[in-house]
Amino acid sequence: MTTGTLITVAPTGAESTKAEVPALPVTLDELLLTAKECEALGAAVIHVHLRDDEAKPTLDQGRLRETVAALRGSTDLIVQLSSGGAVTDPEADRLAVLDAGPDMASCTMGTLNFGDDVFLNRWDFIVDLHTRMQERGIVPEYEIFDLGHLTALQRLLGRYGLPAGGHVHVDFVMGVPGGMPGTTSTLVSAHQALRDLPEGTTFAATGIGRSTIPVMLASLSAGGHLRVGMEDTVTYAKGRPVESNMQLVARAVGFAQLAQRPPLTTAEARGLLGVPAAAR
Ligand code: KMH
Ligand code: ZN
Repeated sequence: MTTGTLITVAPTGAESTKAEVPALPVTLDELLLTAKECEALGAAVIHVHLRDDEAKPTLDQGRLRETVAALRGSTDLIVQLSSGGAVTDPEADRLAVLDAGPDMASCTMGTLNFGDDVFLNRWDFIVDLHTRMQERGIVPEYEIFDLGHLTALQRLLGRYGLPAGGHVHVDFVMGVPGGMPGTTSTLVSAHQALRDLPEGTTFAATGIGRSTIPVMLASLSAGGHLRVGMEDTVTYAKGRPVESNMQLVARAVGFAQLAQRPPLTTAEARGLLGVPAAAR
């Protein structure tokens, strides 16, 4: 059954620098303003990476807790912390992200080359993330950078059971140099591979860089959801830098409406993903 569209905004990421991308939200104030405006436009989930006072990626526990509380205090967005961090982050710090008590956290389903770097996700680390999220009632979003990651997810669920909330939601992150390409045919293959996962598994997709539009259109037409934001895309069109995350969310909302799959409200998104209602 086709539903409305879950829109996730990933406003910051760990890869772009503030010097190269001045519109990137890196302070708490910038993040909160972005969150509120993106929620008003139609986003329901925020995928959060933090920066320190020098705008460098950080997994500082105090900042994570403060950010979760501030987002909850000023929006109804589902707060999804990145457990992926930056490619240089140690596993212990990435696991400790869960201590900040988000609604959701990302869980990348395998290791891959990540441009010139390696994004390391060992099997035992994935199992730790999955089982700790189960224990704490944190709903995972399984990040799928390559088709084999879906096979790893099938194995994970077969051995360790369903995630907190009982619903499986994956995000196809397409177009990373080293991962699957951001093309319609690859999205169709990934969508078809979902048949080996529990019935009702939902998917979102995001295309890095210039693959953002083809991936968005393919996902909508295949019944999928959308992730957009400056973590994944800093060029709006050829020669035009992205002005803000709101510009990307507004474009996604427009495409979703054209597809007659309007944005899900935050309450509808909580229902879809199995995230408990916000205690406010
Ligand atoms: N920054 C990437 C190395 C996630 O957030 O879970 C990993 C990433 C995935 O962005
Ligand atoms: Zn991320």
